[in-house]
Amino acid sequence: MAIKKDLAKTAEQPTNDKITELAPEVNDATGQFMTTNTGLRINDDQNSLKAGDRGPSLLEDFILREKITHFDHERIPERVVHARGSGAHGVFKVYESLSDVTKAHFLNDSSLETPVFVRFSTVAGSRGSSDLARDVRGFAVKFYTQEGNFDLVGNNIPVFFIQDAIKFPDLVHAVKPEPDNEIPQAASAHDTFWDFISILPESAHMIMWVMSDRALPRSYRMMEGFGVHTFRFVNDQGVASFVKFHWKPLLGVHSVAWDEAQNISGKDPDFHRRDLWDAIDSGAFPEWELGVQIVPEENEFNFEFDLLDSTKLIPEELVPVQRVGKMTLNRNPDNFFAETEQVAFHLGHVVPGIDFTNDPLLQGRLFSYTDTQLTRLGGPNFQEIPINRPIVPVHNNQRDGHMRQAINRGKTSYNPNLIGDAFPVQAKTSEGGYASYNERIDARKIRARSKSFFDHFSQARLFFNSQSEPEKNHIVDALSFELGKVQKIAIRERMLGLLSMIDKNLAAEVAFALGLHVPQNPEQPVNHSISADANSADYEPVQFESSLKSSAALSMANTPKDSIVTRKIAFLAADGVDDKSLNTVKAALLSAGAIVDIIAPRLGYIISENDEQILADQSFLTAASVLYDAVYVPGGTNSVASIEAEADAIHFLNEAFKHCKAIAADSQAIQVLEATYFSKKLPSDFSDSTVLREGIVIGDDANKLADQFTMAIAQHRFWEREKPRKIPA
Ligand code: HDE
Repeated sequence: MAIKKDLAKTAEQPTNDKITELAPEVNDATGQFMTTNTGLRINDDQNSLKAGDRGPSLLEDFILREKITHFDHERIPERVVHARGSGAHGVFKVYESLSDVTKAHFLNDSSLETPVFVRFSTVAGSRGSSDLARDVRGFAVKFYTQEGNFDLVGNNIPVFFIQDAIKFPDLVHAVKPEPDNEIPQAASAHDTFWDFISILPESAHMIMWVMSDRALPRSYRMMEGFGVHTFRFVNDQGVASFVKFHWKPLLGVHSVAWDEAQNISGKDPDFHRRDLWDAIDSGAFPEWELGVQIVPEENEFNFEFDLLDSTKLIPEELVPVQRVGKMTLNRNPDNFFAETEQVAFHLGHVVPGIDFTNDPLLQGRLFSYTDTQLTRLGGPNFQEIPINRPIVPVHNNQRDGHMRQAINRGKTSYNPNLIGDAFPVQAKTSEGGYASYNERIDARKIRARSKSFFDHFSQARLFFNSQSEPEKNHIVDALSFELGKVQKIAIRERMLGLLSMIDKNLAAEVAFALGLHVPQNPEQPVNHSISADANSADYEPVQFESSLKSSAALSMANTPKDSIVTRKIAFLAADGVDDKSLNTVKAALLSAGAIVDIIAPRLGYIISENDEQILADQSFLTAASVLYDAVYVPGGTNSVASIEAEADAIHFLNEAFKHCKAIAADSQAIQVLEATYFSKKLPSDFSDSTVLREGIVIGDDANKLADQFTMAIAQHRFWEREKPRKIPA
């Protein structure tokens, strides 16, 4: 029997472009004739076959019928959740072997480059909805390893709304548009969602995250990813440890303001999709470090929470995140449908060395992901679609079904067999065969939840307490907005009761915005997580006083702010612009990795003070402040006069100020800033270029101005511009 002893070591190392480019189905029509699906060359693709040039079309026209029939069936059902998404190819490399904790081959060899495909998504909206909805973002990674595909199907938030998979259809029905009128699209700000949440205290921690700016990423490239559940690593001695997975973006974690998000949804609903595409297209490849938190098995019960409870995270102060490898996204898909739409992720796609825990949310997901593809991708052969195929050969006795691609040779499709010399044979663990972790289980069959899952508020409070003052204010505003959209007062009041269990000030601020009072003695939330027969007194919610008061990693205020790479800067200019300072500032920003767009009253060329032709990238009609990270107004008497007279330009600056962005102006252009609503904030003496106040830079030395402006843009936002609030930091 000739069997490869060690598949992992003998497989050819693939590169990420081989995943789809070498698939036989790749279709490049360059230089080719147009044909029907049977290969017949088409002579006329403009006119159907008719009885006379004004006569009826003929049924005989097989070319017309084939074309229209295919078109009629172009759509497949969108994903029931995470319908809206964007994907990219890339590679992953581990820094050093993790063989002490896992035998996963792709995590053991630092010379190995593993191809990946990543799909980012929102959860609630339909396929055509806006990227900027307030929502969780999906962060799903498929590693094409030499031991088969491993899928890390995570989110940009480390916890989840519910503890048990059986509640997932309820959660999704509550958040999706209401069933009578299909309103609202891609939004949680409506009655059914908050009705459900207000009686589901286990969602408290997740609600804090979703109401925070984490739910409004500036870019997919600037958000963290989390595996959420506790998984299990197993090494080649069979020793297991618990592991939480993290993705840390090298550009830092940044978000936009809620007002900005709503505006972006109108100006460019593809904002995140475009941002990811453009970054990869321009060679600014997005990067994340893979992080792991490892908990030895014997420490399972050392925490105040249960490691199997997906509404809890392990604070980084208790178990540090070790950065163990890097993922780089370096290639855009060739075809959205073939790759991004047809990719099928599943938690059950694992490799030896990675295993599951008994987290009841994880366990339910292990069923759902393959099941849902049967409807979405139309049958059991979806693994044969090029984007889903592993890079290693597939051999088993599964046969037939809709759209089967494989042509299996031989007579046998059963095991054991002797007619086919017993092939394909099972692999020993030493040959790469997957053996589930030998966990001892001694239990009764029972429908219940462990009491260790019943502290719902400690980590919600830890998250809130860890936020900076502006972040806390944004949470108050988000809750005030969402509950303000709720029609039923009883739901608002129940939510105030729930919020008061997390933080009294938070509840008071939201109550004030809603014109309500926080219930004095809020009812203990009724425990809906128990069976109809259970005695609720046995399941009183518990609250731990967390030993940790705050956790720095939970606040985006602590993210690195030292780069302006790929930040988009708007220059507002018109005829007569001072090209010297414009070019100096532009060159400095470009050399720091930023992108500069010249925005002018109309498209075409503007003529500078020195008769230089400068191409306008956008006009005030096509551009919008919310699509940029910062704005600069260069000098030049005529340009400044035109910009000052342009209502859209003043609006552009006002919005940039409102959204706390860096703003720079040449001293000659001060009159433009004086026409804005923030003119009172401008200092009287602006002879030298410095970051004056709250991210506004003014000066006549273009080099100095560019330096200060660069530092200000790297700060991302100057939230302190917003009105001060009562909430203590
Ligand atoms: Fe999913 N989820 N989910 N989910 N999920 C799907 O699978 C499900 C959960 C996540 O870009 C579906 O192929 C259940 C947590 C991502 O293609 C479906 C439960 C986390 C994506 C499904 C959860 C996720 C999905 C729909 C509760 C973060 C998009 C289409 C037990 C760790 C993947 C599909 C992509 C997609 C079920 C909860 C992440 C229906 C039953 C927790 C990133 O199978």
